[in-house]
Formats: sequence, C-alpha cells, structure tokens
Amino acid sequence: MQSSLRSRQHHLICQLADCIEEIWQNYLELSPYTIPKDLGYIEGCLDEEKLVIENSCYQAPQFRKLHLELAQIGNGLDILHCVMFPNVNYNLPVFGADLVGRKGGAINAAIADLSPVSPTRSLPESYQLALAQLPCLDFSQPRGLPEWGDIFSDFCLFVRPANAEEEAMFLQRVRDFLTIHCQQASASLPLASPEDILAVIAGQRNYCTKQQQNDKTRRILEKSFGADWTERYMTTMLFDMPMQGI
Ligand code: BLA
Repeated sequence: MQSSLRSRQHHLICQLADCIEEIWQNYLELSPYTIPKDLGYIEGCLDEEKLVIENSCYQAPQFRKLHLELAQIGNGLDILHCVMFPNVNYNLPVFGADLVGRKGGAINAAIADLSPVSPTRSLPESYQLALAQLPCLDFSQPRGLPEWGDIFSDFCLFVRPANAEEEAMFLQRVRDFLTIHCQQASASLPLASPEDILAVIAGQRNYCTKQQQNDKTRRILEKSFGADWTERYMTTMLFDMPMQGI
C-alpha cells in the first residue's frame, strides 16, 4: 500500500496516512474497492503548478468505502483526505479527516471527527461512552467550523497544530477515534428494518451534501481541472451518496 507521494509529503500527513492504514489492516476485513479507472492517480495543472492526487480505497463488511487520498500542489501544499463511509445497513457514524499544510511548514488545518448520521443527530451511546473516556486536549489555535459544518459532532477536533507536541496530540487523537470506531463497528449488528436503513441513507446523503459545499476544496480542484470535472470528482470520488431507496 506504499504510495510514492507519501514520502514527499509533510511528516504529519505521512504519519497519519500510515496510522490510518495500519488500523484498517489490524481491525477490519479489507477487500478491494474498484476506483473508476481514471480517478486513481490524477495529475492536473494549477496556475502552472502541478496537482497530483493519489487515491486508495478498500471496503469491509461494515463499510461501503474506505477512502484515503493524498494530494500535492506544486512542491508545496500537501493534503490528506480520509472518509470511512459505513454500509447503509449499519447505524455507524462517518469518520472523516482532512489535513492541509505546507511541506516543511505548518499544517494550517487539521480536522477529524466521527460524525453522526442518525435521525437524532447524535452518536450511538456506546460511542459517546468510549469517546468521553478520552482525555481533554488543549490546543493553542483551535479553528471555527464553517456554516456547513453542522454535520460534525461535539467531539470534532479542528485545529492548527502550533508545534510538534500539538501535532503528536492530534495524531494520537485520530488514532483513538479510529481504534474506537473500528472496535465499535466490528461489534455492531446490521439493521433489520427498512425504515432504519432509509434513515441512515438520508443521514449519509445529508453528510455528503454538506461536504460538497466546501468551497475551499472545490476552488483548488476547479483551478486545475475545471468546474465539470470537479463536480464529478466531488460527487463520485470524495462524497458519493448512497442510493435513495433500497
Ligand atoms: C479546509 N480543505 C480545506 C482547505 C483546503 C482544502 C485548501 C482550506 C485550509 C485552511 O482553511 O487552512 C482542500 N481538502 C482540500 C482538497 C481536498 C481535501 C483539495 O480533502 C481533496 C482533494 N474536508 C474533507 C473532510 C473533512 C473536511 C473529510 O474532505 C472533515 C471531516 C473538512 N476542510 C474541512 C473543513 C475545512 C477544510 C471543515 C475548513 C473550511 C473553512 O474554513 O471554510
């Protein structure tokens, strides 16, 4: 699963990518996921700077899509994007993470969350109990969520890590989120009632609709690939919705 881009990226992105794959391999029964053939490795040009995207995807019994994306713009801006979409017959939250930073410089945005998709907009009780056990963290530069960010949970971490210590704290917190999530998912039972499944579908569709409103992501992609390609990429690769009915 080694990628060529990874070794050239900001060290926190490289560490987080390794951590995500390690936990997926240790806790989940991974199987291949077919990426649309032109969307695995992508190159485009942004203001004459090259944009490179590397995607790797898996699936597992509880997850319809496990997506890890690494991107680099020119030789400077590094991005990690990760989403774990549960199968719609499991009432599980969506794990998401995004890191945006300058190679050799700071990570400007580091966000990670387990976002509820149930009609009550709250995490399953077992998640709340496990997450409440984690120590309180104090970051010197917390960041505020944009308007579409009402999909995120109370446990959402969105910061600009100020130094190596804060970077390590962020990495450990994501490791804890992923470990709790994989343990909870492995122990969870599929939903039986069509109404419950339809509610999860609606929740995941809302999550994707909101994420597709992230103009900062859209703008970066549009500059390199144009509006049509970006719309297709955001709706098929980054935040594809499950079908409306079953
Ligand atoms: C912010 N995402 C950003 C920013 C950029 C990108 C450039 C602005 C950084 C900053 O404000 O300092 C770019 N992110 C990308 C690109 C890709 C990407 C190009 O993933 C993919 C090719 N975004 C996600 C996920 C979450 C997320 C899964 O993809 C959360 C779980 C969140 N990104 C997120 C948020 C912001 C952000 C909340 C801040 C948006 C804002 O302040 O308006």
